[in-house]
Amino acid sequence: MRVGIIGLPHSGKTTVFNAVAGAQAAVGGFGQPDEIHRATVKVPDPRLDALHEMLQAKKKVAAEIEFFDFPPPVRGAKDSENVFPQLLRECDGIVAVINCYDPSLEQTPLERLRSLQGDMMLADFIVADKRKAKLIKEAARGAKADPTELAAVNKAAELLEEGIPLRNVDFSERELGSLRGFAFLSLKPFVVVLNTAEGGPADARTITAIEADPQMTAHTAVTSLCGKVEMEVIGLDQNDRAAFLADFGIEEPATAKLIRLTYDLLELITFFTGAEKESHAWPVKRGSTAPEAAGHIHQDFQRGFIRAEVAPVEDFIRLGGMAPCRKAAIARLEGKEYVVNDGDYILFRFNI
Ligand SMILES: Nc1nc2c(ncn2[C@@H]2O[C@H](COP(=O)(O)OP(=O)(O)OP(=O)(O)O)[C@@H](O)[C@H]2O)c(=O)[nH]1
Ligand SMILES: [Mg+2]
Repeated sequence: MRVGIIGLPHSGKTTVFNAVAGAQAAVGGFGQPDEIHRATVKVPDPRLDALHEMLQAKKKVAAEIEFFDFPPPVRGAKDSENVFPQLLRECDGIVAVINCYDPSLEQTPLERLRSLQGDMMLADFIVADKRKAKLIKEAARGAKADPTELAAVNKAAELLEEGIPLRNVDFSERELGSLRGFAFLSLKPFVVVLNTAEGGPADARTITAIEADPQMTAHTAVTSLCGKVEMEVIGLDQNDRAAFLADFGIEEPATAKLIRLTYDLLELITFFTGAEKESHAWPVKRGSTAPEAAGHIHQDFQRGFIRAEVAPVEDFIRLGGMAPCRKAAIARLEGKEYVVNDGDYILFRFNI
């Protein structure tokens, strides 16, 4: 899963990226227009830590998300659809960083968020409009057109013109099927990060205004953090980190919350496997079946799937393994149709 960090110039994108990824990319507006930073980020999960501890496993493998730090949108780009790099279209979700630390900025945070949303919707509109023109031209030449696609693209273009992000729209499965290939930015799950000054949370009015914005109704979340403090935190070793956070009255790094929020918004849930060799947290799309989950471990596991033995990971940890879970009648045998729950510990039975 890939997440792209975007924002207006100097909003703190690279700072937030460094904090999330424990990376050390140069901050301070040295970002070259074509420079993109990339990092794989472990999703913090206390359940994995506890499982690891209980199993005394040799290796711990966390669920991961890939984060990208993009340069600011290129205003005055020749094609408005290229205001954002192509790679952003290949991301599964978008995190927008809004500068709330610099009081000298003229526009309000909401206005700046709207400007960014406007850039994304314009880029999407141009993609939809170009496709629409092409489909109409092809139809005029007598080519057999797919009526669903034209209708869906038309609808998308109209909504975008009205300033409605596509993620706000209840498209049918068929429409979504037609639209998916265009990788519309405004259709992707969207997290807004209010990047605040040191020692102060974002002011409540700003948060309320952004949450109440009609463009922020579906598949969106708002959170706030101080990128600068968070970046310093991540640079410290474990012991100093706790003391540093306590000084700021923070319980856990805000980046941990941001990563989990993003994970949720991507509709990912976690199942666990593991024994002495390794404890493992696996991300799967919500609604995945047991064989699909097995397929994340190995293609053969999916093909040869027979059954899954499942127990809530908390019980697995508390009782000390699958055998006691069986005894306590907590372990269940599930078949091909079983839909995986967040927090399942799973033993797969397969035949290969
Ligand atoms: N006081 C304060 N300064 C910050 C914060 N976040 C970022 N900055 C400063 O703002 C400047 C720009 O930060 P970057 O993280 O490079 O911003 P950016 O959005 O990546 O910038 P570009 O990629 O050039 O658009 C740096 O000098 C940072 O130290 C913050 O939370 N508080
Ligand atoms: Mg940057």
